[in-house]
Amino acid sequence: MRIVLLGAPGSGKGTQAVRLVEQLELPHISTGELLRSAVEAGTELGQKAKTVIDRGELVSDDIMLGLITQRLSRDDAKKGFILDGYPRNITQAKALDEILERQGQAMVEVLHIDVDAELLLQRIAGRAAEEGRSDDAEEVVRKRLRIYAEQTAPVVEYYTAKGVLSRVLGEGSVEEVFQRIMSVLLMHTES
Ligand code: B4P
Repeated sequence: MRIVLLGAPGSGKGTQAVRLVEQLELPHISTGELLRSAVEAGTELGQKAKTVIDRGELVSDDIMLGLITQRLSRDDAKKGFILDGYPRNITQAKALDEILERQGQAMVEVLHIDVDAELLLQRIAGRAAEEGRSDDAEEVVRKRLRIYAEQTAPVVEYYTAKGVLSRVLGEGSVEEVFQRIMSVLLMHTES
């Protein structure tokens, strides 16, 4: 199963991906985590990415394409994956289509985790207090939400038009959201 999790910052993509990985035994591919690891390791890519992430902007499509192509070509991704944080714009969505077509695995199941904007701000404020992530400062988060509306929301429409997207309400407890996701996946594997 190839699952793509779409959602605004704070919608719970990363949180739900961890649960799905346990349940489905598929690799979790988080572009945010890949970038944060590169930043921590101090690689050239990490140094370039850090400034962009700290400003709340999107890392360039070229860098992301290299990163995701390399990750998806690893053996563990052949049986499927939970992709979290990619694609974030239409260029990335088309690039992903091409990578998967080349690998002969064109079909994806896209889950859009939908959460009200005020709740997103509250959740990220909570994470900022706990983890102190540099891109969780309030001004930066507002910018990330603006970029989401401008660049990532069209990706929701892109997959809706392809007929592969399901909307899942991302409000309520982590467990409630997880159960909603599992019901959608179960419905689709049965049909
Ligand atoms: P990400 O790491 O993807 O950050 P995110 O959008 O905040 O999502 P995350 O998965 O971490 O948070 P979640 O919603 O689970 O990206 C970081 C940056 O990297 C981007 O801004 C960008 O600069 C760069 N980047 C990444 N991918 C890129 C790409 N493809 N192209 C270009 N640039 C890219 O959780 C948020 C909080 O909510 C947590 O504290 C969690 O505990 C809480 N929460 C979750 N579910 C909850 C629930 N049901 N109830 C209460 N709290 C909940």
